[in-house]
Amino acid sequence: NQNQSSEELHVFRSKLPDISISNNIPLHVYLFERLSEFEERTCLIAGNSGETFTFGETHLICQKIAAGLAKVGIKKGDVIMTFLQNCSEFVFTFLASSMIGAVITTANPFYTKSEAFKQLKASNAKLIVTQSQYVDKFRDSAENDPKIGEDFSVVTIDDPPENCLHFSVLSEAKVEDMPKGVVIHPDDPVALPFSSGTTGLPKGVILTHKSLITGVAQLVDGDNPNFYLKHDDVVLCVLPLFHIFALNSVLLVSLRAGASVLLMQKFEISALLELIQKHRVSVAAVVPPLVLALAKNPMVDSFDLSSIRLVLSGAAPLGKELEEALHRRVPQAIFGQGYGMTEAGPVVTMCPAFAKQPLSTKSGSCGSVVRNADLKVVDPETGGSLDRNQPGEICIRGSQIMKGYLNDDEASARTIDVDGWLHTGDIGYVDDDDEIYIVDRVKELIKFKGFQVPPAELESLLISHPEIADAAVVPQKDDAAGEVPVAFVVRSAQGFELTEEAIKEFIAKQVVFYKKLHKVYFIHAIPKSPSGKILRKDLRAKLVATPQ
Ligand code: 4UW
Repeated sequence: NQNQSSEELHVFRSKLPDISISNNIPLHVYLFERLSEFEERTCLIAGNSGETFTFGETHLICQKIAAGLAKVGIKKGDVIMTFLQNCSEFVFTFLASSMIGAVITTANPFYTKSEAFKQLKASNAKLIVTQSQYVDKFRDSAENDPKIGEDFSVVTIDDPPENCLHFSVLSEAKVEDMPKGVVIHPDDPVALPFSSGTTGLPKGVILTHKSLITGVAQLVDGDNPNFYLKHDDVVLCVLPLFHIFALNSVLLVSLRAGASVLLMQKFEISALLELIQKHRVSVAAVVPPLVLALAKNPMVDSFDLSSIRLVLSGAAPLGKELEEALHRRVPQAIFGQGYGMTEAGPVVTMCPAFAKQPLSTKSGSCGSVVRNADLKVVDPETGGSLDRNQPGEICIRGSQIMKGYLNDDEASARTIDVDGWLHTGDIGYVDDDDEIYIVDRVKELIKFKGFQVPPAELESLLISHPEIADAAVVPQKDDAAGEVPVAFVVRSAQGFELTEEAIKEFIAKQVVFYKKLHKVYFIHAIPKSPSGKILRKDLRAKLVATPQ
């Protein structure tokens, strides 16, 4: 096509030079490549118990668990689900699974029974590693549900309930019994987090050994790493490891760089402050609601946070005022954002002020594109690439991006085009200094405190209600959460008495806390395009016009 070839393709690259990345080896081999240097150093600190594991111990435990997984019948390509809060067993299971060529699907332990079952079925997991308090979520309720002990096994890290195994079955296996001769290809999957992407229901995101190695290397490898971690760094892991931000940019990067990871089971402000002080946390990975808590809570002033040298925020937009408010409390720290997406493997842009030889950045920017990758900004109408300072859809290309969605070629093809560009569904622009700003989203996804809320999931629950004829869910701006899901509902003829409270309750009992509806607006018809697509923009505009 004459037109296309004469059109200039604007591709943005990192200011940091490309590096060579050893992404043709298995992930665990790459992560432990420098084990002999790090052996005696602290790898993991369990925040609640104070228990620590050196790199050497961590590696050994993982090998035993790899043998244990094989003993309970897990083979190459099988899927294991972690249904855990942050804990050392999560880390061990993830790495052990890599060692035998298995795949980890990470799930949120606060999921309801139906959410948990959906991911279990979609991923076809053979084994679940969880805590005893969550096991009931996997007891079958429907005729065709898979059954514990028959279709899959459950291992608990504490006292096992009926039909479940204790974690020691895995951890007390013998290293010598590790399966031999397992050949792992760089394009084999290693992780299967779930994400709704730009549209629809949550889907399994296939991340290969090559994608995750590339994603880690882009941050911490090379003579001048973009995200420079020192050996004596203590990296805070309070964000959930089931989400790609903490998994990649807290855990995996620290393992590779030889820094210690402080695991916190859940966010609780006083415990967090105490742990930061006690363990001299130097690197804090945060999301905007956590920044809000740290910036506003008066308790912060009674703790010594002088060890923090770096604060990385991401997963949702961070306001300038908020960033400045926290900066006043930890003035010695460098602040910056990263911008990522599960499907992108995951980092798209990273603050270059975190580099070993730091570059200056502006507040409000999400940093610059990671090295060894291409970024372009496309006009959502024409698909043509845009030059600097013109907002459009951000696209990213490189070996780090996902292989595709599990069992969904159509969604994969919609997201990754034939030239290898992953379309993020985010609207942003690149400024004159190569800094990237996210200004809007064209995709359906709603983010509550950085957590994914897929509207399609709530819509399908809503229309399953006999008194609801049609429904649409859109984000509404919220100071504390960033965005909250709100619904537009068309009542059916029999549903004239259906109330907002009844609808909220109907949803609340089926979903994890952050997917709860915050408001229901009754409407006569959902605005749709001729092809039947919900006109979300029109509904969002209605919200702006509606007084709260
Ligand atoms: N500003 C505005 C941001 C930002 C943002 C993300 O749940 P997912 O799929 O994935 C994430 C991953 C975040 C992440 C991973 C690794 C990393 O180093 C890092 O740096 C801090 C962040 O959130 O949701 C993806 C969607 O979340 C929004 C955006 O819409 C994106 O497509 N998002 N980061 N800094 N929005």
